[in-house]
Amino acid sequence: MITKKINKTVIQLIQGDITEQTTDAIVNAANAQLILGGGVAGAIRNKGGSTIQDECNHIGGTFVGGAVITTGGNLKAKYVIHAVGPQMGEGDEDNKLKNATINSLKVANENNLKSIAFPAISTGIFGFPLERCAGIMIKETINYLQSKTKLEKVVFCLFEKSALNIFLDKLNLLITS
Ligand code: AR6
Repeated sequence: MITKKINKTVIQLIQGDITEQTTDAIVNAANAQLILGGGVAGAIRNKGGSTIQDECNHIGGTFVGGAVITTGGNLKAKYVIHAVGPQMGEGDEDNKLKNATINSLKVANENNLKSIAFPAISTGIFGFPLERCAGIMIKETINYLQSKTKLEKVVFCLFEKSALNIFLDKLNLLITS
């Protein structure tokens, strides 16, 4: 586990399964229709139970770059924040990923949550390059944590060791510069 502090908030990088995280919220790599498909969403649906999709259906959908919150069903995390990342090739992808990251942090803060865990949004089924994702998500999180927030911990939970190393390189680069 790698830990860095920005003001009063800790940023942690870990390798693991996001559905096992005990943060107040975990972030789902969602689509704009809020239909839980494969990857992170599939794991959330399998472990969290059907209430999460029911709540998503009730919300109905959101824009690419947006984030909405549901309960966590049977997950360890009390909430799921569904962040809609871009699909590679649809255009304006970097901005959309930036917005998905910031909006997730805002939704967590607005709901008085203390901790949140992110996956590498858009880097699976949606085909966004991992290194570019790491650069954007880490930079926007550091920027966001410069202003006042109730968040005490932001975790990046990466499935693969190679992804963890890419996020670690970006964190080291952006924190020392
Ligand atoms: N824990 C942590 N990371 C994971 C896990 C896990 N359990 N499972 C996969 N990853 P993806 P996307 C990594 O495909 O690209 C779904 O159908 C994975 O290796 O989950 O944003 C949704 O419903 C990759 O690096 O999300 C949407 O339609 C990263 O998490 C669409 O896929 C994201 O992969 C979203 O695609």
